[in-house]
Amino acid sequence: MFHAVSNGLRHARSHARGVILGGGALIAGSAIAQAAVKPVAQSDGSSVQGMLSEITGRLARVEAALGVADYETFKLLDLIKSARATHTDNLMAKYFDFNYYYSLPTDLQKRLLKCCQSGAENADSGMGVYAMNPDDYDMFKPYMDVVIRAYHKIEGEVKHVTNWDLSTKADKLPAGGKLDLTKLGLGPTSMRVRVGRNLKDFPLPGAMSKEDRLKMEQQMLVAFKKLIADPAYGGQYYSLTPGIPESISDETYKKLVKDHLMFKDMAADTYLTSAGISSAWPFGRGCYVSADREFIVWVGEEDHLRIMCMKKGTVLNDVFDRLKGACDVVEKNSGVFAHSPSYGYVTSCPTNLGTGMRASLHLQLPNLTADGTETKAKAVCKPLGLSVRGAGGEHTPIGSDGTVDISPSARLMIEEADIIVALFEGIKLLLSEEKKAPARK
Ligand code: CIR
Repeated sequence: MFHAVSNGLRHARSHARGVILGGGALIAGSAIAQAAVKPVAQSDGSSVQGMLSEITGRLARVEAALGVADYETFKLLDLIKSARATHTDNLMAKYFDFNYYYSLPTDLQKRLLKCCQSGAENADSGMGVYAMNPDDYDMFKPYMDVVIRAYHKIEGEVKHVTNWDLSTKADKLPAGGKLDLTKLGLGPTSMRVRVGRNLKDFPLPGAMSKEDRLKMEQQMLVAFKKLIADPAYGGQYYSLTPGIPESISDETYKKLVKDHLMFKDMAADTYLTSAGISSAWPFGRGCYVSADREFIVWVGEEDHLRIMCMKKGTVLNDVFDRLKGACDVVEKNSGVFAHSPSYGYVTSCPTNLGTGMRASLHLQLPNLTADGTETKAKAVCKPLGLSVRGAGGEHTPIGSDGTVDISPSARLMIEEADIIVALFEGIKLLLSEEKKAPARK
């Protein structure tokens, strides 16, 4: 059965960090002078860009020496340069535009650098950016847009359209509008849909104070009380905040984590910690769990809210529709979700922008995984726009029976309704590839 915990790429790579913190140490003492004359690697290799970057770097050092730029700023800029040279996959560093940065007033320079801090301090980041305020993506659009388009592989203007209405996809749906997995030959299947959401009236988690966190949790309780009173949901809110009526014991928290209903202390995640997202733990953290345990809302993880619906069943519409209904209850009672005219729902991490949605199901692919790895399944899934994970989430091994977790890869510039259709259509094609593959012995 599905569990709620499904954290991203980020948990697997903290080991490489020391290298970069070592690189950052270059700024100490006489190494500053060496760093100042070192040529800077440029993504386009152009010498004019290189010279400009060199000049801006030197200017930063002069400013630092004169005491008009602070040490923290200087250190972060230096780390970004090191990361760019050593980790070409780090999108934050790859596209950091020093000319754009220096064109901003000082307060905005600081704001932008805060968004880049995680990727600067963790050079092995694949993304490296976390927004700190709901309007950061639009405020820093000249830079953010480049990073977002690179990650989401979007050419041209990003203009996300939000649309949950499956009836607008009638031409792509089977007669009756139901995405029924039994029609694909599947029995009861673990299905899960989650979205990341943030309330527009609060800073994003990386910039939240303890007071912000406490206030937001209280605001969320208004929606949770509505859900608890509704027989379709019922259940309970479990808070990690000490001293409130909803507070739980450490023992209960551990049990919720063990049951995969609640997230772990994020302090172990260096990417989130560098971004400030793990700060003030455990204040303002908690989770709402419905009576049937098939609907969960995390409060205070990477996004203000991770709202998820899971079920072992055969009709994809069931989890999709329930999630939409519950999102509406939350938004009506606890505050409007942050939404950008270009980027759709605003999430801390640019990788989740747009729908913030991940819709997945567990599928047995014994033939495509006959060698015990997901390599072949991944190769088949990629052109179908599907991602493959182990059934326990990202970076978990595939089941011995060949069970994998399949989801459409796109989050941005795709409508919510299209994600669900893409999952159904993708599974159909994948199952026919599974049939064609040599049978597992
Ligand atoms: C990175 O840049 O690699 C980390 N900040 C994680 C990026 C993937 N996003 C995620 O897990 N939400």
